[in-house]
Amino acid sequence: MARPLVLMPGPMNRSVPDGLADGFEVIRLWEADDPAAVLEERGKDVVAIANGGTAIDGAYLDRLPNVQIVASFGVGYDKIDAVAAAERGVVVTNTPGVLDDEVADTAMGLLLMTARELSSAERYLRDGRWTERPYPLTPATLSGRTMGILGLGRIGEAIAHRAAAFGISVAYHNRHRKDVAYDYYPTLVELAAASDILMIVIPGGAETKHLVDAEVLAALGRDGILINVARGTVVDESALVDALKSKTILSAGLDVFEHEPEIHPGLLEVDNAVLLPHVGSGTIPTRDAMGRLVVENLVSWFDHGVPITPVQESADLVRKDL
Ligand code: 8YV
Repeated sequence: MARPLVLMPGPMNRSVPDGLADGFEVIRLWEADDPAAVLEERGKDVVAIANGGTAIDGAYLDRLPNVQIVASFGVGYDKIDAVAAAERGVVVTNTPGVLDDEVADTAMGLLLMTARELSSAERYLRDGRWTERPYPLTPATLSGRTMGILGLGRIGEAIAHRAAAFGISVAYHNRHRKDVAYDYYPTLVELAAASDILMIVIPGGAETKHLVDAEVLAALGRDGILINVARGTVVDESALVDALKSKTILSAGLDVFEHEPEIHPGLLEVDNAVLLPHVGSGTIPTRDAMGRLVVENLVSWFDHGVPITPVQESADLVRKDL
């Protein structure tokens, strides 16, 4: 029997091609001299997409009339139009769960770096300035403060557990209140006003675009620290640059950016921002686990007709040709 043909639009963690090698045929599209010609010739035979970071919308899927599943690497799938996929009967899967602890660790590390100016302090030592005088005392301390979590999902809860160990109280804003012990705020502005630290863990996409705007930053206030480990699009970056320059907030720690890997020039100018190159889940074991889950979703779909971790928009889809 012919092996299912998988389209891989761009390079992925090695665990994906390794895991697909035996049971699947894979088109490595980014290596093709003429990708459009490859799609023209073989597009109708493609039954699955293994996707790293390529944007996939309805028009993309229409070039692959027999595609059944898009197995996406990462928990966030804002680059994939999952509604357009569902309308075409195409299942989308992501990789939730396996990266929660890693991203939560990064979030706490970034918070410490930002509040205690750790990267700036290290640069101070390396520049030989410690011999002149000690590094200045930092204004922010963490213990006893309140962290407002925007998006209390699995990663948000992992961050909340860590925050508790730091003596930080937790509050949150979601669209709906959850059955948890943390204080719930029905609006983001109210959450920001009640928080010393605003921790963004909400998914990206049109619905959350620029949710953190000038009004939210003003509510966070001049002792406030903004941390974003979710998607850059959630923050209005121009408003954030203004807030950092005018000291409307104290500082920001960002692992994600609206046009990454391009960085808003204003963010590079200010010294009260710590900027990381989207390393939230970036360890070899965690990225391997994410890749294995991509493969397991494809295997489960073609062997048993069910995905393991479908996204919400695909929850009702089942394989029709079994
Ligand atoms: C990865 C992420 O950096 O899972 C996500 O949504 O943002 C990160 O874990 C990304 O998926 C890598 O391509």
